[in-house]
Amino acid sequence: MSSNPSLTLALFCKVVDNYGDIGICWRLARQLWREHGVHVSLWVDDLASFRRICPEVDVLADAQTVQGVLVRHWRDQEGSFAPEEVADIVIEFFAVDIPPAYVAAMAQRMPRPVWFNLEGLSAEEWVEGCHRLPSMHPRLKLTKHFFFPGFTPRTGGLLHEAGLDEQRLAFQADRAAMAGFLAGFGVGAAEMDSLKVSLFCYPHAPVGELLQAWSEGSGPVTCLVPEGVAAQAVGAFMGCASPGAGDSATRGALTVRVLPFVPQPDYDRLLWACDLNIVRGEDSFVRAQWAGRPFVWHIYPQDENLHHQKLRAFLGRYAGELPALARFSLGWNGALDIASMPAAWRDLQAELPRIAIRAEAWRQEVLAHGDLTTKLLEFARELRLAAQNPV
Ligand code: TRH
Repeated sequence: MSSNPSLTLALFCKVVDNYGDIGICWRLARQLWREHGVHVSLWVDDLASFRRICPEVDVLADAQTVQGVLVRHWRDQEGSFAPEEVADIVIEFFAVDIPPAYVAAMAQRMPRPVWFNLEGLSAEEWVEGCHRLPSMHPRLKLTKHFFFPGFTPRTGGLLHEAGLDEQRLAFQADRAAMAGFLAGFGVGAAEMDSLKVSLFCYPHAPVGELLQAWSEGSGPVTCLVPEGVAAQAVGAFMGCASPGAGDSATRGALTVRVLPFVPQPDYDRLLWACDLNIVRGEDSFVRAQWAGRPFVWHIYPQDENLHHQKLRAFLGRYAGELPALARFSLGWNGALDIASMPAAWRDLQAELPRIAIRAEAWRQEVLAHGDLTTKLLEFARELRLAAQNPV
């Protein structure tokens, strides 16, 4: 584990919305410590959101060690920092503003830290041109570098822990383990034989239409949806205003079960156990790719439908040979009018075996470029060496 025994790293995370920001930062922090022996301080402003994906977090603690990571409650932009308190590597996630006193201490520290802005994931081509670009501080003697996750060799790759595939394959090969796991959510033996779909999306997805298509379809479907997700459509299906964890209803061919929000590792297991995963944002989208199962992506919405461009860029790489998946995905995201949801669903379902083959090939293709954490540390090492030996 300890390939970097004394390396320190500070990761600054602001929870802008939902769980993706802290979800990604927490994965990165954990992996840096577990697999690379880096001493990580994770500064996060919203411990309550953090606690939902990692129940060990104490929401009242200013500083706590969780699974080897020092978690600091980032309360405000105040505070004073000495140069000795600055880490070897400093990461701002999604261009957050690091406290000014910390930045000032970075400029005084010798050697100066490596400073990264870890950006959001996109399959667009411009990402390759911006990955690793430097940006000089306007006043201080500091340079920040952009680090872009991505799907191609000339990007920073994706977060992927060592041993993940082995764990997943063992789980997926063990039907009893999967049945036992899903039984915890009330899924019975008969539902194990149905098409199991996990559903995680934003409120504007056409969930009502899809639930109707499933309930009127010919084959049995079990839909597992976390509490609070698509609450209106799920409530309408169940005939109650605010469905809670543990609630379920069956109509026609469809059973819907409302799940509690589970810790991150269990969410992975849920993806591994389902036959189709509807995911959203960034982190669940990536985890669905590692599950090796078909998935549909509900992308985080942006102004002026910028997200449609990002969605098309991804589908261009992933779904070139999968017309039903491409059409369904565009429709699910409002980028195409799905004239008939039952027909779109029938087409998608018929394509599922081919999508499953693509899912496996894609996983291998993307992983061949290396994982994000390793690439990030390699880049940091390069920058540290260059600083020691200026040309
Ligand atoms: O929660 P999100 O909508 O987060 C979003 C995106 O990251 C988006 O790109 C970003 O700009 C925005 O936040 C601010 O979706 P995402 O990215 O899938 O993150 C969800 C996290 O929650 C992920 O780490 C998985 C985790 N999770 C659990 O741990 N348990 C659960 O039961 C569920 C449903 C999710």
